[in-house]
Amino acid sequence: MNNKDFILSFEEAKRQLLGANKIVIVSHRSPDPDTVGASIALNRALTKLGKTVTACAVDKLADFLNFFEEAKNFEQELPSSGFDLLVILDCGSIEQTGLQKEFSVLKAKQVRSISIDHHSTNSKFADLNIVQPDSAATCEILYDFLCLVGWSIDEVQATALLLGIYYDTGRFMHSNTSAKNLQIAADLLNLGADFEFVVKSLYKTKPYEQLKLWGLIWNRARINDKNIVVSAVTDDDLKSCGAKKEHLSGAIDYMNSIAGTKFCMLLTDDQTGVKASVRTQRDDIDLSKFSLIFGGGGHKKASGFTIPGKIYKEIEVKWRISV
Ligand SMILES: [Mn+2]
Repeated sequence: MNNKDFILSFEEAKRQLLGANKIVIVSHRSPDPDTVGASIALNRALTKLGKTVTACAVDKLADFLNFFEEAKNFEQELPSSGFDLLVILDCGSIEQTGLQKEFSVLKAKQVRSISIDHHSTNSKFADLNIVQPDSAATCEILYDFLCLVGWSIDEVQATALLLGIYYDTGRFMHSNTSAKNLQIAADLLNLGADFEFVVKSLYKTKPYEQLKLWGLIWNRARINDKNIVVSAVTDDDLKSCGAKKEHLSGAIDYMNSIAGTKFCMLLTDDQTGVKASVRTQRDDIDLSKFSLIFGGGGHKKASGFTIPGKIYKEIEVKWRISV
């Protein structure tokens, strides 16, 4: 989409949002701070306009997000009826919402949908698709949207948007960090964003169980003959550490810091099989294409996919007698 198309799609989204009364905002499975931050910012904008808003994510939100009133009211199921517009945030495909069945029913009932997203592999599944792969975060697109349509950003919205941008840029360390999103971050601070909360909750508060789990991941990491760092965590490992799924978040960035390797892969148990998350620091590797081969998607330097099966530990025992 070029700039003109963007402005047109923003205006079309504004028109549809203003025309609707009851709006449902959907975040992706394993909701991260970007999909939740964007939901909170849009939720507040629409509530201020007198709309009835329901926020929805199939999986539970991380506890720290309860800092936001809106996060406490997330539903884990779509309301069965009674709404006229669906907004899906930060989802490259409808599968990422975990609501594909419900979505096809709604499509048949001609409930309109808007998708706002930044994944380059976005499948354009909605009626109106605002997809900007150049943006580091959906929260970055949402900031542009709120500015363009002239809806004010309060302190809570500023904090929520900054949370998403800070998270998706890996605290402004990933390659998607740009002059533009640093400028947006500065603007959000001027609007009253609570930077201390963002930094503290994303990077300075780690439960003991999480560090135990990360220790297990490092301990198990191997560099294979293709120069790829691989580690795996099963649901049983989570249990043995007393950790939760959400505690995996961020671990892979440390795997990706091992010097001289091509990319890294973290395998975890998932409801539908084995989930693989991949990251690279290299410019000559496109991991979105790599993940697409296995039916997944994402960005050039960060992507993922799920394949059927289960992870099993293979213990290789070698004996040697030395004299
Ligand atoms: Mn995102």
